[in-house]
Amino acid sequence: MAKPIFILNGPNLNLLGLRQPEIYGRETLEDVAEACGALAEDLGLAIRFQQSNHEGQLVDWIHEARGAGAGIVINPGAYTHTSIAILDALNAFEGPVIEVHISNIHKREAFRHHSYVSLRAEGVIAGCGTEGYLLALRRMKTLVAR
Ligand code: CA2
Repeated sequence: MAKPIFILNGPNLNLLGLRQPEIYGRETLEDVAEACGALAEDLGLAIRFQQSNHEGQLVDWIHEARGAGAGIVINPGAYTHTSIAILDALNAFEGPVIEVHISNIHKREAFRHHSYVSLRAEGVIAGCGTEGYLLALRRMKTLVAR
C-alpha cells in the first residue's frame, strides 16, 4: 500500500463554510475532505485528512508523517504566521511539503504576509479558495513521482 499524503489543517478551519463566507467561501471542511478524497482516487494517491485547533497535535501529526507519509499538504491556519514549532517539525520531514491558504494572505493584513512554513514548503498556493487543496494534490502527484 502506497504511503498517504497527509493533508493537515490548523486552527479554526473546522468553521469553514459556517462563518465569514466572503473570505473563506461556503464549502465546509468536510466538503473539502470529500473533494480531496475523490481527486486522490483519480490520481491514484492515498490521503489522510485531518484538522486540529492545537499546535502540538499538528506537530505530532507531522512527526507521524516521517517515514509514513509520501508528502504533506498543510494549511496551518494562523500558526502559519507564528509557529516555529511547526516549521521545525516540517524540517524533520523528508518528503515534499505544499502550503495552502484559502484566502490570498498577501492581500490581507500585514501580519499575514509572513509565513514560517514557506521557509520549508516546495510550493505555496494562496487565494484559490478551497480549490487550492486540489491544486496542491495535483502538484503532489508530480512531486512524489520524482
Ligand atoms: O487563508 C487561509 O487558509 C488561512 O490559513 C486561514 C486562517 C488565517 O489565520 C490565515 O491567515 C489564512 C484562518 C482560518 C480560519 O478559518 C475560518 C473559516 C471560517 C470562519 C472562521 C474562520
